[in-house]
Amino acid sequence: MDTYIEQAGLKSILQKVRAGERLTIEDGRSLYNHPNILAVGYLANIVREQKNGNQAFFIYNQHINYSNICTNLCKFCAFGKEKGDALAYEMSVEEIKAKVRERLDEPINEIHMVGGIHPDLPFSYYLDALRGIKEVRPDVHIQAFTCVEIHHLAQLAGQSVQQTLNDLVDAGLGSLPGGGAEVFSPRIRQATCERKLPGTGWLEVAKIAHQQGLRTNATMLYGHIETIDERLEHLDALRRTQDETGGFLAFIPLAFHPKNTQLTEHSGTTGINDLKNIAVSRLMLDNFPHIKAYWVMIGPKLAQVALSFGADDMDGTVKEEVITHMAGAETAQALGHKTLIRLIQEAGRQPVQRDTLYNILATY
Ligand code: V47
Repeated sequence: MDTYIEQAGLKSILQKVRAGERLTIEDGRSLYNHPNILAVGYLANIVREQKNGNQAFFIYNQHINYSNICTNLCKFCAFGKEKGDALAYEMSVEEIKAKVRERLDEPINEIHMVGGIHPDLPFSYYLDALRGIKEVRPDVHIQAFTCVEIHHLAQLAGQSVQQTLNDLVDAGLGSLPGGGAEVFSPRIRQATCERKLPGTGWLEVAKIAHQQGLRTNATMLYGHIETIDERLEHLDALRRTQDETGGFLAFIPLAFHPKNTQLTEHSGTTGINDLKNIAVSRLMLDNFPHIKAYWVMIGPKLAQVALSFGADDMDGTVKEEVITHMAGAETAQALGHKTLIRLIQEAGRQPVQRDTLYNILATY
């Protein structure tokens, strides 16, 4: 295999990967532009196995999108709606509790809860939502509110991000999901989501969360108008932040779905683009413990293949995913844990059921 990698012109990167040396932006550019996905995937698989051996993680989780009413109205998003729009909705705390109650017979470990930037829900709603979930399901880990939502909640409460996070943690918050990062480049934000918290603000909230001992994830929305260099700048900013704090758990590349968005002239991503993003992020983010292949966005079959191209986590059972499905995702709304186990086993990996913080709950 080494000869194959050398013939592909990737010998110096192979040597760095074997030695655990950091790759440069220039290396990242060569990898993104490389036509041989097998060679790039092979390199990513070395790092994947150095960090996680043969294990492939999944979680028993539930998604709750409490409201899609949003003042940001990003061009790539089909989920966010203006108040009054026919498709706009918002759940009461009682409705959120009912969603949790509906699935009490399932061994759910994590509730993933995000929404839009709502113009007038009070801060107390978010605290009550967390407390309500904990009332119904006391042991569940709540991974909720992106860095963008946290920044909004701090403004709403008229207090610091630190104090806001303290209040949310007291009410039941366990960690933050990785959404809202999009692509940090000011050019991309100006063109696609000008009202959203800038990339620097997103990173600042993540840092504050990490300093308070909260773990968070990070994402990158790729496959629209971003360039390869803008992707690499995004990865580099995450890598530098992780050097400072060590608080990120997983990176999740998110494949852009164009349907019902304001960017419908773009077609969806291809399998090779999806695998490249997983492989290059595994190689560049040498200080991130985990890379997720989010099956909702790339499909369970490609997510299975991605387990040999850098990814070590398939996310989870999910159920009732709304954000990607409003943008045309044709994947299922949920996967049973037996299906996840089978997908992982047939990929030649060991299925590991985890909790949010990657404590092992069961191996198969
Ligand atoms: O923040 C919006 C993105 C994110 C579209 O942390 C879109 O473990 C594709 O962040 N096509 C929400 N993506 C999802 C998310 C997530 C999912 C799973 C696990 C975790 C985690 C995080 O989806 C949004 C935005 O970046 N998004 N519109 C679209 N049309």
